[in-house]
Amino acid sequence: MPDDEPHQGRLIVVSNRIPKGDVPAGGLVFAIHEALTGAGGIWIGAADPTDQAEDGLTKIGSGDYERFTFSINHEEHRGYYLGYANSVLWPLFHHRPDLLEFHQGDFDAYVAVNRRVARAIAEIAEPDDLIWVQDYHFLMVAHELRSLGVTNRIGLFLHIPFPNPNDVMALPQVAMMPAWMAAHDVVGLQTRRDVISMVEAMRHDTKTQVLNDGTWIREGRVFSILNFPIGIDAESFAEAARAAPEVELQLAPKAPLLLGVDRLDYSKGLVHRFEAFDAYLDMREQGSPRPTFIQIAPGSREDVEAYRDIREKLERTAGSINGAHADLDWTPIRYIRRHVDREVVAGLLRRADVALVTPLADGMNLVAKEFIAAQDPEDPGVLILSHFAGAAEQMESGALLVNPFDRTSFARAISDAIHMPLEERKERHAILREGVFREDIKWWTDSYLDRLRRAPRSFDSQLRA
Ligand code: GDG
Repeated sequence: MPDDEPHQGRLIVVSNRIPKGDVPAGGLVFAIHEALTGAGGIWIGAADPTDQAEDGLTKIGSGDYERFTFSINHEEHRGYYLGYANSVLWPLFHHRPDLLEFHQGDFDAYVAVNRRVARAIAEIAEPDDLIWVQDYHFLMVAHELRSLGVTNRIGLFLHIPFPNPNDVMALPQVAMMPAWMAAHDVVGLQTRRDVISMVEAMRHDTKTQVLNDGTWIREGRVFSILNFPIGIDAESFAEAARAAPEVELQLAPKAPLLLGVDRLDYSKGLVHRFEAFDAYLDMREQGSPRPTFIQIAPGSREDVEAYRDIREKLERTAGSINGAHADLDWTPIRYIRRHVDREVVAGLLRRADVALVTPLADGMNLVAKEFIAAQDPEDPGVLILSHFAGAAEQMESGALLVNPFDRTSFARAISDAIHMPLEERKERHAILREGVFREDIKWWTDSYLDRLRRAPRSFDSQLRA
């Protein structure tokens, strides 16, 4: 019989990344830490790769909740993480099927790791535990758990966009996707647009049907596809920004400060951003204060070729723009490739006159929200936001929305942002601030978990049909 009692058990979260020591403030890992601190439970993540992988879990810490790692070997790390997750799923889900590098061996490693994780969870899960799977590294875990007979409520949250129906066809495992998704009780996505894309993809599956209440059914299992836009810990970010140490930037008096903060990734649109800034420099009035654009872009996934390529391209672009516009006392673009301390980032986000958050595809983009939380409401800066960022669904009324592919309009938006009168800046900021503080990280965790806790439990016998 279906059991509609809201759940009372522990929370078990699985994410690829897990802090081995202190939890860094901010970002996804901080969100999970917050959720578990309130609820208690278990956090499972990947250990550093070793020569030999073993089944089971290793305890790496306990306090308000327990932390465990599962093991992977070097080859699995290459296949599961660098390969299938970051050279197939990541590019495809960010609308770049041209960058997809599929190797059967990588998928085999992905399957092996997903199975190992599922077996480990099945061993420790008690009947009332709630299982919350994070992101594209573990799309098959719930399906594996179901085939092991696990009937617990299982949720997935996908932090990245969901591909449109054409792109999804490029996934060699597209036929398996509906079964993977239907093994969850709640599939959480960032935006309404992502929900529409996944619903479109599910419609192609003849075994999946939509029910009257908007839930879905596949082979007797009922599940929901819903959007839960992730937020930040706005209070603590605002506090960090207020308390940030003063950094000597050596800017000319009245020089506008533009800022970008992104992991170095082709999805973040950094080359387009640099080129739009270049176009702005070309159109700017002679004699007006010379702007400085600081781009912080710490490297990531450097073992993947597409990441090395984007880095080289970005460095060339920055070099040539600076070559064309710089003067003895002015460097228009300051491109910083190393990781910068969070307090310093928070301080810069407070100080910036304009934030450039202009990805070509992005699940949400937390920097847009951090900028709003960090700014002084009495003299706020302006957010330039790409309509491809998930954040645009919540922030379109206060930000200047741009299409990063339209260089001229983008350059004009930079000009509008730099010259925007104080009254309009305050008005726009107040709208955004209210949303960022209301729909914060706690709101996200509570609304997702509340939905998952109330999910009707599907029947065991039909799961294995
Ligand atoms: C995924 C999705 C979604 C960046 N450089 C430095 C630094 N950062 C911090 C930022 C921000 C975080 O990293 C990046 O978050 P994003 O949301 O922009 O992007 P992803 O890492 O791609 O995250 C994304 C997110 O998951 C959550 O669901 O929003 O769409 O892709 O907090 O401030 N922090 C420090 N130094 C740096 O150099 N301290």
